[in-house]
Formats: sequence, structure tokens, C-alpha cells
Amino acid sequence: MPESAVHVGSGKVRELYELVDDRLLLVASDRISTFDVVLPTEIPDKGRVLTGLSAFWFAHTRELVPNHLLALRPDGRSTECRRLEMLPIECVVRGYLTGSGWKDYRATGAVCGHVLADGLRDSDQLREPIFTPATKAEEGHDENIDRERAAELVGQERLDEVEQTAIALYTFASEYAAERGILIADTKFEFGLDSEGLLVLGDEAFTPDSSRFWPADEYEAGRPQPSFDKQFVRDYCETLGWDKTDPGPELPEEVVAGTRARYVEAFERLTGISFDDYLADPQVVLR
Ligand code: Q0N
Repeated sequence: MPESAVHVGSGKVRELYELVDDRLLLVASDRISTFDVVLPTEIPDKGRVLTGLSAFWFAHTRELVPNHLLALRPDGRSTECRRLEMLPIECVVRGYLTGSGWKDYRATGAVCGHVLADGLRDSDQLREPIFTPATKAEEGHDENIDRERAAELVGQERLDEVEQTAIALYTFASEYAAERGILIADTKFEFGLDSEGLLVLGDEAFTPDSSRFWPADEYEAGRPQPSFDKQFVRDYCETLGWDKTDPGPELPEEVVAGTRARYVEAFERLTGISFDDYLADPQVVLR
């Protein structure tokens, strides 16, 4: 990255830079967060796994909706993207009841205006996936909103299009992943508009950072599920008595190695491609 590159955005673990011609460079680091804190220890190749997975899904969903991916760089962790006018909502789809959805349901019986059946348990599968938008918080947690509030932010017609597109994406990927032993409990998309006002999928898609991945063979409703990728990290952190405020703990090498192996396993199961082949030539995920 040249010293002069203009930094246009940053997430906890990714950076966005300006390129020429309304292109952006999205770079995924090897940083990992748990309990909302970025840890001081990196997971080698995590950024490459997430970049490769996201590119794989973009290639496999381009018939459902156009996306911002223009090129995958040879380093395997950077992608060139079209610059979009991003919509001011987080587009979440839930197929299972957990996280803030479970919390809202327990308090009110509904999630983002979807009144759900009585008696649902933590991690229950929903009868059909639901679209549960949220506002983009500058700091702290995104706030779930109902469709009326979301329509005020993007317009009713655009919201209908976003909802239908997000559900179609989730339905496709969750069926694909379930056949490969991974449940996608929920997922978050960010959409934008191109210069002609067409809806385009941006950000990352169906990565373990933007979705909850659960191992299908350990799934059991009525309790929280182990995370496919981060469970070793969470379990280790729970042994420490850490108060879950910044700074987080260093991870020992066996936790790093086990976690890296889980990311690589998710990549290989979902793409059917060996991760070594991806490192040798990232373009393999686009074919
Ligand atoms: C953009 N964010 C949100 C990446 C994601 N294609 C785009 N065009 C214009 N803006 C954005 C994108 C994309 N993607 C998306 N911010 C700007 C979150 N960021 C945080 C940093 O990493």
C-alpha cells in the first residue's frame, strides 16, 4: 500500500482505501475479535480465508444480484471494488433465532416487527428466514429497526427490493452450506447503489465475520451453539476470567493453530477448493 493511499474507511479488522477511477481496495487483516474486542494476537491467513470465501460467494450469486467485486489481487487478501453509494442500513437475514434476535424475541415476542410463534427456544430454526434490518451505529452495537423505520431511511420500494434480494441470497447460501455441514444461522449484507441507481451487493458476503457459522453435526436447539470458527478462542477466553473489555488477552499457540485450522476447514468445506490451491492462485475461487 503506497504511503499516499487515501484511507476511506475502517472496520475492526478490515481497511478500505481509495484507488483511481472510483475503485476501492478492501484489505482483510488477520486480526480477530471476540466479545467485540480485537485481540492482540493474529490468526495467520484469516484475512485470506475471508477474502477467498467472500469472492467465492460473489461469483456464485452474481445471477441473483450484481456485486461490487472487480478483482481479487494475488495476495489473496485484497479485492478491488466498485465504489457505491451505500444504503444507510445493515441488511440482516436470520434463519435461526439467536443473538439480538433471541434477545428481542424474549423481551417482546417479535424481531424487527416480525411477530414470531410462541415458545421458541434459543437457536431454534425459524419457519422461514426473516429480514431484520438494523441501523449502522458509529460506535457500539447496531440497533434493530422495524421495516417502517427502514423504509424511512431508504424508501419503501428500495426496501422491498433489498428484502427480497437479501432473503434470496440467504436461502441460496444457507442451503449450499448446510449440504456441506455448516449452518448459517444469520448473516449481514451491505448494499449500495451504482452510478445508475442499480442495487449492488457490497462489503463481504457469507464470511464467518459477517455471519454466524455453526457446525451442523453439533446443532441442538434450546442452548447457545458453538461457533464454527471462534469457539476455541471464546472457550480459552472464558478460562481466564477476563472482563471482556479492551485490551483482550494474547492467545497461546495451540489456540491460534486450532482457530486457523477451523477457518481453513470452513473455506475448504464451502468452496470445495484446497486452501493451498487458493494461496497458489486466488483466482481459483472465481471459476
Ligand atoms: C463502504 N463500508 C462499510 C470495509 C467495509 N463498495 C463500496 N463503496 C463505497 N463504500 C463502501 C463500499 C464497500 N464495501 C462500505 N464503508 C464504506 C464497512 N466497511 C468497513 C471497512 O472495511
